[in-house]
Amino acid sequence: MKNVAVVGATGAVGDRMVRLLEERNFPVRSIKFLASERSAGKTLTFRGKDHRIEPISGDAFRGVDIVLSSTPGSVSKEWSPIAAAAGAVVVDNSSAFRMDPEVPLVVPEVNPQDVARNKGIIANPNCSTIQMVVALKPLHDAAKIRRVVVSTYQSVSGAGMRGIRELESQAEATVKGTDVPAPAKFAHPIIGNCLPQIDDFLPSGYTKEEMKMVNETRKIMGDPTIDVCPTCVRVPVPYSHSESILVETERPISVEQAHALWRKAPGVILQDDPSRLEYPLAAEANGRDEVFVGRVRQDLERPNVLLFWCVSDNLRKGAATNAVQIAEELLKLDLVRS
Ligand code: NAP
Ligand code: 3JN
Repeated sequence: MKNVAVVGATGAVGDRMVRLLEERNFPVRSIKFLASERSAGKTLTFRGKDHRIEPISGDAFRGVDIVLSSTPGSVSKEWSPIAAAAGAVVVDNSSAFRMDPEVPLVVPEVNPQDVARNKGIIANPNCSTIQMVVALKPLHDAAKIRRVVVSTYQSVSGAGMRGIRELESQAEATVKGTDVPAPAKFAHPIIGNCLPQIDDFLPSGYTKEEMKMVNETRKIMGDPTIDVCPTCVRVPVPYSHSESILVETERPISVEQAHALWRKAPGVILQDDPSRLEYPLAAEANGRDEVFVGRVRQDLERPNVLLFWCVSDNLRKGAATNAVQIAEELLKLDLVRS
């Protein structure tokens, strides 16, 4: 049994973490919920019992064995090392430590072995990267991936509670025929739109979100030679991210071979029967923990190029489920103090 702290417990990801600890029957001896001063004093329920939310402080981590953190990067940067120094293993959802060579970046279906080299912090990857690498891993093992071209269709919940509320308020105004409230979280109205910008632009013309997909994919797959060409787009969908993926491999893979690989891949569900209009859908992936793949096609000219559609719940497998799976991996390997 472990003493657990959920940091950022009032957020979109934090909420899922709490529910997943309950659903997966995580061996919790004690639990505490931390967030900002804004939430201090409110309560959250865990296994039928109310717990007061505390503001983060150095003292709050005393005696805590496992920290699941989903706060903005600046908050993680300050507090995750403090929690680790207090003896906990921290699974951190932000980008603050992902590219630190000393910090493992883990997706349990791809590189579970990397948890063993943690020095107190393990980074949880970006949601768009997680679902893509779960789908790519069996193809890479079978035929070595050279290049990936990916376009994302990311739900507003990727931008947290404020993203969800912004779509809701703009949708409500549209239905009522009143003025659509001005955008705040997103650069433009999200209702009726697709925004080809997620996170800030870099001088290269790519966004930070796009570069996360490039760099994190190489680190998780342990292969710096994989080329990733991303375009990240925000769409007016509440939950689950969708991705159109083109993958070029060294050796050809047929559609049938890809189906067979995905049927036995951990964490993947194949939904690919066009005759029954069956393919992955964001609304159906919502609330699920798997990565769904379908619409599998070979390139019309090149036998070593496959195209497919990939969908997953960004708040669960893209964040909270992956983090709890990492914590479970730590317990399996007895890497957390008791
Ligand atoms: P969110 O809904 O905005 O929640 C943010 C959480 O952080 C809230 O609990 C908030 O507490 C807390 N927080 C903010 N400032 C704080 C401070 N100064 N001190 C202590 N706690 C503070 O965001 P989210 O979608 O859950 O995402 C949280 C993080 O997870 C992101 O920054 C990102 O790094 C990562 N992530 C998100 C996704 C996704 O799909 N959404 C996927 C992967 C990773 P209050 O309620 O008290 O303000
Ligand atoms: O926008 C999305 O769909 C996913 C966003 C994730 C996110 C949001 C704010 C800060 C991240 C992340 O996980 O990379 C971060 C961050 O930690 O940089």
